[in-house]
Amino acid sequence: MIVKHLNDIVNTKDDVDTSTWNARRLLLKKDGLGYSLHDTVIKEGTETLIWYKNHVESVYCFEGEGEIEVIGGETYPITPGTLYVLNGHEKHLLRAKKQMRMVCVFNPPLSGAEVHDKDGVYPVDETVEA
Ligand code: 9YT
Repeated sequence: MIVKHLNDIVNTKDDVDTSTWNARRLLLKKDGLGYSLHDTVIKEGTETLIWYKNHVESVYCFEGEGEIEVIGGETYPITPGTLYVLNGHEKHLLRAKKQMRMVCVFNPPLSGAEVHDKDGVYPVDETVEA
């Protein structure tokens, strides 16, 4: 059994801060669950280009307000209670009108230090757990 608190992650190496988001990575590949789970803050007034070419991500908003624009597709509002699932590797723009907090689940799991490259992509982690 694993029991953790957000406070165990804040200000550690699993607390990854960028100019547009701050991901507190509660569960990672090292936990051996087959997915990772993050409490992520999307900073107010920001727009992030994201393209999870190598991952499927489910995102559940529980605070704030914003929208997701699928490149070449629709724009969906995000409010507390909205769930979106990037099960088609959709390239998208994520915008926060008010600071948002999201629970993010990734499959395959992130190993920890990933940040988006210039195309919004996270690299694939090919390391094998010992
Ligand atoms: C919602 C989203 O994809 N935000 C970017 C950060 C990512 N969720 C992460 O690494 O936790």
